[in-house]
Amino acid sequence: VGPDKWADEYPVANGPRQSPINIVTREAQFDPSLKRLKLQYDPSNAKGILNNGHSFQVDFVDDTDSSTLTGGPISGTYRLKQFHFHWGATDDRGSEHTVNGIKFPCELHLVHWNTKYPSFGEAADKPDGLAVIGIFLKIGSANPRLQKVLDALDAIKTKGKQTTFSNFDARTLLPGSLDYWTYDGSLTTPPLLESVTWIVLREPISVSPAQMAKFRSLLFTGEGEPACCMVDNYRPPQLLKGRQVRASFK
Ligand code: 1SD
Ligand code: ZN
Repeated sequence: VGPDKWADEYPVANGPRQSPINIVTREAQFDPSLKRLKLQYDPSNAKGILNNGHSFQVDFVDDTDSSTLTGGPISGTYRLKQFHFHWGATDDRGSEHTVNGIKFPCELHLVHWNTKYPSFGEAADKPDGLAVIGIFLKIGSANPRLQKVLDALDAIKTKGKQTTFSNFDARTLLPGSLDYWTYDGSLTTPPLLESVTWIVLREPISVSPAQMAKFRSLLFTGEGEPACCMVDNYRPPQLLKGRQVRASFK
């Protein structure tokens, strides 16, 4: 079932703080009290890579404060749990957030959980439980920082497949500027929990057409099932419902 049917099973799909949203840059308010984002990631925490049937994710060991997000709009310390992507069948769509109605071909999500709770699972349904950094990918030159991730995809082509993925510095995926927009939102996939402080970076990173083709070679389907390419795994923008989007920059 697709996003338009999620509300049947998950009523919160029509809730007050759903994600993603269209960011209207003129409506975002510069907030001078917003702090600089501080990311401290330990490459040795990378653990594995998994085709979860709607995307693929790189998972991190999160039993200590060795890979953390602090500062920005959040208080306290959030630990990196995993990162994953959303993308389109063609370059004219694929991102979850949009900027002034503009869609990007791909969006990276770095998922963190608030260590005031004992685990990711406990944090995932709390209003301040999660912080996700969203980074747009735009078509341009090949991005060498993505290559190690993309080279691992052949080994996890079908749903449920996983393999080890170690020694990866997720910080290398960030753009030069950490300017961001932030708002209170939700997971963009079921159970759509309204627990995410979204931090969407203004500056995209680059990806080449050949690299995008590699994303699209993954399958939604399991081994032995009729193959169905993993594309258009994004939720479209949801209603703002009076929420304020704040900008860390003028
Ligand atoms: O789609 C992801 C989902 O795979 C899972 O990672 C969840 C957090 O556990 O987050 C959503 S999303 O809101 O980061 N797209
Ligand atoms: Zn996501």
